[in-house]
Amino acid sequence: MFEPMKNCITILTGAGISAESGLGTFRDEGGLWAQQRIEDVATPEGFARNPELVQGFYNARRAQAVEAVPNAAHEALARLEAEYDGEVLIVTQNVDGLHEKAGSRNVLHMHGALNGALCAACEHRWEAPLVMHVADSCPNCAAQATRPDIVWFGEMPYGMEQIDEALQRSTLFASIGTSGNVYPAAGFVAEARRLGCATIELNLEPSEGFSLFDEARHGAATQTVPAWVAKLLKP
Ligand code: BV8
Repeated sequence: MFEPMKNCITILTGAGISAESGLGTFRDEGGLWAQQRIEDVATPEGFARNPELVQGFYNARRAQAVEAVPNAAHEALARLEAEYDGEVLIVTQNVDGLHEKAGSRNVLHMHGALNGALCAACEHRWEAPLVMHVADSCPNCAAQATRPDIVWFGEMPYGMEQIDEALQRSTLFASIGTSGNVYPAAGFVAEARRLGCATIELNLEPSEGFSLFDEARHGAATQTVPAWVAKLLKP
């Protein structure tokens, strides 16, 4: 029996959705990129140059993320996934686990995750210990080539084909808490428009891609996201 295609909503999230959970954003005043140079801590070259500095940067963020609590915006998206009569895919640029802590299941970490470890020698992946050391050896091949399973600048984000397929079957694309600076994520709204999706931005302030959205709701995510979800779920 032919199943009519259910509605699909693809939601891109960025650091702004976790700001009210106490996790720093990147480009806001005093953000992470004001404290560390991207080149030093979020590129393969930076890791090769000073692996201790990079492991230390991610150990600090991992410790913070483990303690962080999801906020009303994460919880609203988990409710949307549970109650919406269709598919809801969260594509997150964030490496914290707050969407999952809030109960979301259909989450794609396109930039990796702090709770993931990767062996640069054999590409084995495992759950990262709270603290990673340069001297750690891979549980699979024993090489001392372990790194956080994070997508750095110049590296291919995860799940690009899956994201493309989701956009092709989506009727709505929402972008939440992202400045629209980092590609290819910042290019998703243009692709969504080309595919005929309705597009909405929920952000503290207009993002770089603001003009590409059909609709925008500016304000704190813990205010704008629950209101938006309530409207979507209204019978
Ligand atoms: C790649 C992991 C190629 C690290 C990150 C064109 C096309 C393709 C690539 C490029 C291109 N032009 C340039 C590039 C290269 C580069 C890039 O985009 N550079 C930028 C800086 C110009 N892109 C890449 O290198 C990507 N890889 O292209 O590979 C390739 C091709 C083939 C084969 C191999 C390789 C990889 C990019 C991924 C880098 N890794 N993260 C880590 O997290 O430590 S990116 C990093 O930025 C984070 O993931 C972060 O999530 C992401 C985006 O930042 P935002 O989430 O938007 O955070 P930001 O602080 O900027 O903004 C926060 C927003 O929230 C603000 O707007 C603020 O107003 C709002 N806000 C604040 N508080 C609240 C709020 N909103 C609501 N409520 C609040 N309370």
